[in-house]
Amino acid sequence: MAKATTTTKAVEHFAGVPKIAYEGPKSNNPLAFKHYNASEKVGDKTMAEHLRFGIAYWHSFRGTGADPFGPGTIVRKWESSSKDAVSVAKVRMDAAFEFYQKIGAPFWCFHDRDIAPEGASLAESNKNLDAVVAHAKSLQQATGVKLLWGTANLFSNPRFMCGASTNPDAHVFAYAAAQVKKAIDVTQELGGENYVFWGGREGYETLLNTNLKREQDHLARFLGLAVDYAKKIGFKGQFLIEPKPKEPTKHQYDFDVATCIGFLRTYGLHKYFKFNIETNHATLAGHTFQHEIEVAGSAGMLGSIDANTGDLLVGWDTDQFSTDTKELTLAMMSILKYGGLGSGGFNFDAKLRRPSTDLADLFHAHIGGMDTYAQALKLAHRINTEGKFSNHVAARYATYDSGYGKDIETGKASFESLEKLVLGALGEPTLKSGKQEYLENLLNQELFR
Ligand code: XLS
Ligand code: NI
Ligand code: NI
Repeated sequence: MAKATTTTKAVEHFAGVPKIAYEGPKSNNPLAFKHYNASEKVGDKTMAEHLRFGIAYWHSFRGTGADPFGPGTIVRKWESSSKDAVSVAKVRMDAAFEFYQKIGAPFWCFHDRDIAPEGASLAESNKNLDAVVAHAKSLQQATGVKLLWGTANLFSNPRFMCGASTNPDAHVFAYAAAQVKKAIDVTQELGGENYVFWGGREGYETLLNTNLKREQDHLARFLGLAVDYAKKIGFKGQFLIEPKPKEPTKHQYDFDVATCIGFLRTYGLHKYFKFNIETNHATLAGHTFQHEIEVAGSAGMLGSIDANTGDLLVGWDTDQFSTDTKELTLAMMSILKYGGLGSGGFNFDAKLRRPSTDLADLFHAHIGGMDTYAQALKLAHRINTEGKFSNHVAARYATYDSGYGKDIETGKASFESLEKLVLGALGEPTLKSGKQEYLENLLNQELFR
């Protein structure tokens, strides 16, 4: 039984840590921002409006540092605040909201099972969830922190070992549907601005036991049912697909943005979804972060970002905090070009390294991530405004702006008309340099000038 009130508001979980302030690039204070100045304008919006930072509950408040070779190392006091799991969940949530306020993040994100313990039945799980969601709602009201997105964990429980909506057993499909229905309900209850579908175990290990066509049909049916349900209850949040090529399964159906666009269009679902792009998932798919942003942006489907990074030398989702100014500046150049993230934001889907066991490490990690994004935003805005790269790109395609080039783009040219031109006055094209090395040097100059 969940008790109604179990939290002690007076407890300061991050005692001694003040609200993190902006002190500028010259500050030596490790608990201060060097670049992220929430109210500072970059173009026509403030940094806070551009970046809409979110904190990932699962990593920052459920992560223990456990890995396949050993148990957790990160021990938090609030985890032993009570013997009752729902009561602990509420105190943990108090700590989380204290952190959101101190770090100055306007948003948070969660999976249903991150915030409330799973019960012995779906009914009991829903009851636990309701108790904690009521608590979250009051904390949101008290602090002004908002929900960027909610989602359902359809991958941890053993029942999902062969997938959720792509499970060969219709019973598991039904269970997943019931769970997502509830997750959309609570996301709506908390005013969530988006709802995320990451594939979890929607993929396969071997084709010896897999009907790939039926599994893809089932995944599409599942997403379609979610669209129907959202319409029915008037959920206004944006649905987001989060692609990932592998891990936990060998082959995931939502491999990358391009694969998902093809999938959504095949099943007529593309109008209802945008993308939540995760840096580490992009690189696992053999792409750059900026590539995935460009593919989504050019399709008008750029939704939100899961901000993290992998390790070039390690081939899995290490979910680290990024301090790579160059990579993030390139990403921000594309994001600004496509007009920003709309209802999305930058959610730190990133975790502390196993030996980072201090409470202060959680602040250092997020300060670094927020500062690097802020610096990247400033640089990208300046670079885009000065237009050195965009002018170069525009000039490179100038032959399509008029004459026969324009006819090609507007559908007025044919193979015959083009053949006539080449056999006549046009003749052989001259070679035009791509200028890659010049542009790479220019980028370095722009970053460090
Ligand atoms: C896992 C994903 C997950 C999603 C939410 O790799 O990044 O954390 O963001 O289910
Ligand atoms: Ni993610
Ligand atoms: Ni991930």
